[in-house]
Amino acid sequence: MIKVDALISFLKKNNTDFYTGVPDSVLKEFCSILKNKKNHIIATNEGAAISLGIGYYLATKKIPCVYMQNSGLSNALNPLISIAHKKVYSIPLILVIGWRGSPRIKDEPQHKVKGEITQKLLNLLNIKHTIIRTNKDLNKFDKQIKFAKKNKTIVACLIEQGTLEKDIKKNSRKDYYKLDKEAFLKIMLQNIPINSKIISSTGYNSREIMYLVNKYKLNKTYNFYMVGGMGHTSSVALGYSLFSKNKIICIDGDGSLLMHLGALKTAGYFAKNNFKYILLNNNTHDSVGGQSTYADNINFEKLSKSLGFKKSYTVYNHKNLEKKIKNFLNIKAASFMEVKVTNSKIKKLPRPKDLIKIKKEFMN
Ligand SMILES: Cc1ncc(C[n+]2csc(CCOP(=O)(O)OP(=O)(O)O)c2C)c(N)n1
Repeated sequence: MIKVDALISFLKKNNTDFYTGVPDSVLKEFCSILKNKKNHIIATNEGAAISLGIGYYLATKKIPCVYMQNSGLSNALNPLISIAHKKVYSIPLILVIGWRGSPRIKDEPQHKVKGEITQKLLNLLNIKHTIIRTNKDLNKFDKQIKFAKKNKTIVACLIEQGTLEKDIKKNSRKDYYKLDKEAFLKIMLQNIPINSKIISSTGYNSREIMYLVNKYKLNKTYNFYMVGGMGHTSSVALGYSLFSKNKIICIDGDGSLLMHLGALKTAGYFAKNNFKYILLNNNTHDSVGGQSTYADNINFEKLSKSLGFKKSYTVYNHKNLEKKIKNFLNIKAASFMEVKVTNSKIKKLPRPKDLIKIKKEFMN
């Protein structure tokens, strides 16, 4: 185990004073300390974070720190390979990567493949890296950073679940809104029209829906849980809706929506009457530590209308909630609803495990 403070002062000693990235549960403690730093930007996706780091280097000649979960490495690949790589513009970067699915640690099915190929991917990209498990590993990483600075290359460290010492005090999650998320989801699930299907985002949304479906013994075959592919919920739902007679209800999170915001334009333009998009906006990346998404000032009603949705709504309290939900689900138009909700209050959420069974049931 290592203390996050030790990691941060190590980076500081290497003259790093700009941090950007996308939050990750493995790096929760690291993200939590960064919250109070001046030169820190939470990016909407990992490619954008790499690009912010590239811009920082161009302006300052200093090496930035870009952090992410290893699943986000795929989002980062384009600017890493086509801009920052030694054979292109040769831009030095320090990557701090949360290593879900490390072969040494038991993890969820969706993390296995990426966990196994993470080091191979870094090797393919010629990115020298260190697995950080103890303070001693920082010495090796230090040498690699010095090399990266001198040769203007990219360097990375991999951090597994449980490596960073926990600090419970620093991990408080703030509620921005009052409408209880569970209460909304319960009413919504109890009112879905027959022949509807639900596609829900990664993060807590899918797990909460799974919990409520079990708790109230609702029909399980409605649901396709996006256990990965953050940001792609609306595209999967759109693809399904265009080739199905079923009504499709897409349940997305604000972090997920913002990760690939452009997808909403495609949905707004192409969706038919059977497409219902619900944004559960808690203004946080709740499931990975409660870091802000900065979504609270966005006027989603206007935005979604301008992107082509025929009907757009905002809901933020219990007033006429059931009526509003029924109306939204039954209206004959591609429609968008922003629901301003609390963070999740449910303890011990289940996780989708048997993914092939879930897929088969959904497709039947
Ligand atoms: C590409 C990618 N980057 C980062 C993550 C880590 N991650 C999992 S859930 C999540 C936050 C999702 O935020 P939101 O959609 O608002 O849902 P909430 O956490 O609030 O339930 C993040 C960053 C991921 N799974 N995939």
